[in-house]
Amino acid sequence: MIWNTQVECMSRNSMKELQLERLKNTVKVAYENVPMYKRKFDEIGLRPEHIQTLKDIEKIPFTTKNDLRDNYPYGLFAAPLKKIVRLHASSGTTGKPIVVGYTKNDMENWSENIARLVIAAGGREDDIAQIVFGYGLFTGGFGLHQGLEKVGVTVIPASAGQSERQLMVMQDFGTTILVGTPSYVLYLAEIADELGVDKSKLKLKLGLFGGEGHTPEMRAEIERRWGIKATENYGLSEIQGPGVAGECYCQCGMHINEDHFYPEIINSETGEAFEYGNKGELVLTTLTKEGIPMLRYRTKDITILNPEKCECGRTTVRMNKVLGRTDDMLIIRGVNVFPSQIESVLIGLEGIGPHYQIIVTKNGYMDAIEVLVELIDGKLLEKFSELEKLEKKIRHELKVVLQIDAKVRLVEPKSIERTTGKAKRVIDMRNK
Ligand code: DLL
Repeated sequence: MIWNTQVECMSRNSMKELQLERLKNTVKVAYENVPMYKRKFDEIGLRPEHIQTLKDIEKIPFTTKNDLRDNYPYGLFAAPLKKIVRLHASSGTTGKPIVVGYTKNDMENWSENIARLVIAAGGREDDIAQIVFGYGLFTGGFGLHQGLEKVGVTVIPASAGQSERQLMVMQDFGTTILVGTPSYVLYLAEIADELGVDKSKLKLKLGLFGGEGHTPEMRAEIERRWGIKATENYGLSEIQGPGVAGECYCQCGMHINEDHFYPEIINSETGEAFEYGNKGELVLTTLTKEGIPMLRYRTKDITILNPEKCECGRTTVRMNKVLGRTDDMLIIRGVNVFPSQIESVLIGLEGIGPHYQIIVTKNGYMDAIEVLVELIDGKLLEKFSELEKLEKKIRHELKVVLQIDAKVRLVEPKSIERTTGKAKRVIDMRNK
């Protein structure tokens, strides 16, 4: 089933025409209403009427998270505050958060985009969805909520945390769809096992996961532990929140809602735009946003775009799993390391749970990396020879994948801190 066949299955040419018309309008609105855009355009002699083709988008300077920080809180709003009906914020890595605002139309489009991904993943009117994303300034909870309701799904706004209660609700209310971050959903599985919940008696069938990446191995683990089909969706506060893209039941890439967001892939070092099929940084331009139009926003997320028609019938461009971020990519002794590479190694190994933490330090001038890995069975810690064997094995496998030597420390089950939101996998102490 397809929620909006007219758009989701549109011919590529019609989509491009629609995008161009909307792009021209967005550029004009941004130029006329947001001083930062006017300044950036004027500095290089660019005028909205210079944008006559989709390719012309490359003339527009990039927007970055710093632009949002520098214009905190409302400086980039193109609509007056009286037209803004919702505010959200995303915590920045330092200091103040970034603030985003939505008009009534933005809210309508947001629900529409979520409705598309819910249906694409296999959610239906008779489903009961338990949202374990945080509600609040984070876009996850409220974002998914409104789109699920639009489809007619019964929504349980459980929010994150209170894990035992989540499990009670799941059993008693007959939850069929779990909606949250993959790491929290995996943690919930652990608690369910601890409490002796018979997961085979649950009605769960589907997961809508996002807000952070997870490897194919982690997805398989979640599917196995809950007995569900796990789909992924993508988004970011600066652009909309969830609903920028979502996977269909084929699980072969996330369909981008291209009538609302124009995607590009660039070389993150040079800023040069790449053809489809190349790996690079995702850059998004909003095509309908009234609250905060974003022109060429650098997401820092690394992915590949695929324009092939999907077997589900949708023609929208798909983005592959996010392979990492340009800014969480660790450079260890000159080698690029993504936490996801480490995760794939660990999850494939026997005796190892899905929880880990990467600690990066400096030893003199040398970077050092240590991976804390949680054991499934704490008794192993008493058997020194077995422990040593396992540590060696992990170290070896990590070396094969990462091409660098990482220290491995096996730790007791449940000793790595759990979160109800996004997992903190990396502790980089090099600059401290
Ligand atoms: O995480 C929005 C969201 C909520 C998306 C719920 C999906 C579901 P922010 O807090 O602004 O917004 O964080 C955005 O999270 O740039 C990515 O780095 C990361 N991210 C989001 N979804 C995925 C995903 C929300 N499916 C940042 N895979 C983005 C990998 C993801 N990373």
